[in-house]
Amino acid sequence: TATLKETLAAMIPEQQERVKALKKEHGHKVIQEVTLDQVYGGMRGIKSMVWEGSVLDSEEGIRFRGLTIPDCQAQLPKAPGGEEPLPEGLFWLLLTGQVPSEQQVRDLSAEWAARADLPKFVEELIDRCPTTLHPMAQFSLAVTALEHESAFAKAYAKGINKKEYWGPTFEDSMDVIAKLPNIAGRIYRNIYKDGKVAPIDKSQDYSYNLSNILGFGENKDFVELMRLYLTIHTDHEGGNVSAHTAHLVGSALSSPMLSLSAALNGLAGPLHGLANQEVLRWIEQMRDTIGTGVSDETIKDYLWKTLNSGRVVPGYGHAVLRKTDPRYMAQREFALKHLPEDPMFKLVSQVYTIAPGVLTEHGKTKNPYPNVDAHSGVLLQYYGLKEANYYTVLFGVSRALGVLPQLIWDRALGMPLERPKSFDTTHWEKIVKKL
Ligand code: FAM
Repeated sequence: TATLKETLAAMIPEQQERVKALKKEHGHKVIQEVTLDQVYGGMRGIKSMVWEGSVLDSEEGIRFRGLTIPDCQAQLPKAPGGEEPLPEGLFWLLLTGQVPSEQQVRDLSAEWAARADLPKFVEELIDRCPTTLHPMAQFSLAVTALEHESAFAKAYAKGINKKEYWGPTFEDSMDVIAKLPNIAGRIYRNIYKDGKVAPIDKSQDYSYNLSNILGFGENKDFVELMRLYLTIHTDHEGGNVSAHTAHLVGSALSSPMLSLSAALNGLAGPLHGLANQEVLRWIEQMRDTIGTGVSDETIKDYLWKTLNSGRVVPGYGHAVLRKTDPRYMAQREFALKHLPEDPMFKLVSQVYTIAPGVLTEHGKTKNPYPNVDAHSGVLLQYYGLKEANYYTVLFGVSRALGVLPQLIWDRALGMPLERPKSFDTTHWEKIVKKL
């Protein structure tokens, strides 16, 4: 069967022609008008990026190459005896638009396991971080340090032809993804455990190996959770902070390592990926303040207390979504299957029935429904991974599988340096007054 690189290589010329023809025929067409509100409003809704892996519909949620999360759960290959899709399969899908065969996914698991070792100096770098340095900062530091191994940077320095950029970008992406379980696991073991890191089992899949390094390899349900978690957190089209950052930094021909670590720094913000840490803390504080098995009224009061103190309700709202996030629903279904009686899950479920009403009454957010981060922490804590400030690292491992396929395509399609136009407010005043 064809390897991932062979499959991709065969697709590139056709896609290059497709884009060339599209630009030639329609390149001059006006797509939309942009308002000053959008300029001052975080560029919300401005259609200005190409992202092949996924498209986000405000009502329906994410589709990966046209497939919904339930489609992926049905169609992507599973581990032997497993029920959840393997993130290896989603990576293949994002990169090629094709559902891989079981053998292709097994081969990809083996390839990642074979590339998993870290350079000694990166291990030492992680080991020397104070345990008080946030895990996301350690994560980004370690990924930046992998730059030392970058095939792309080395090839560029030697004068590689532009047409060949995608090859070393692919190799770097495969390498960096393969090394993430060792980086993420090492950070976890250093900060919270005994610093001992289990070796990669070359006969196992990516999620098993990550779970095992963390210390949860024996727990089949946790491993299944990781497979689902790493699948659904990968990609959420191009404009979110982490995806956009990877693309922007990559457009300067920075290596996949530098592009990914920049993306991780964005993911580490509380309005983006760090929300999963904030949610668990918020739920725990709620439980400690009001207890479990409380009335809806008590939860309502607690939500108002959060809002009236000028804070956001973490895990609720979204820049694009206007309905409950299907990534939330996938995790909720996992919980209903595996931990229906867990008091923290019950609390999360109760909040889910009340928060949309409160947020609607509050009247600020455009989307009062939960996003992906409203649920992930409660699943992890159930299995004993209780260290909330670690959670965004797992999001970051998954996000690498989403943003790097696009970077490979950016290079294959020769996407240029990204460089939008800005003005100071004086200029904007002049521009809009003339309209
Ligand atoms: N609780 C309280 N207020 C909220 C809110 C929430 N959950 N979500 C939005 N708002 C407020 C928001 O702060 C803004 O207030 P101001 O007018 O005072 O600035 C107003 O509602 C309008 O915001 P919006 O247009 O609905 O949302 P944005 O597109 O500006 O922002 C989010 C989107 C995600 C940053 C925002 O909903 C939020 O802060 N949510 C809580 C944090 C969170 O869960 N982030 C994770 C998002 C997740 F999907 C991810 O990236 N991993």
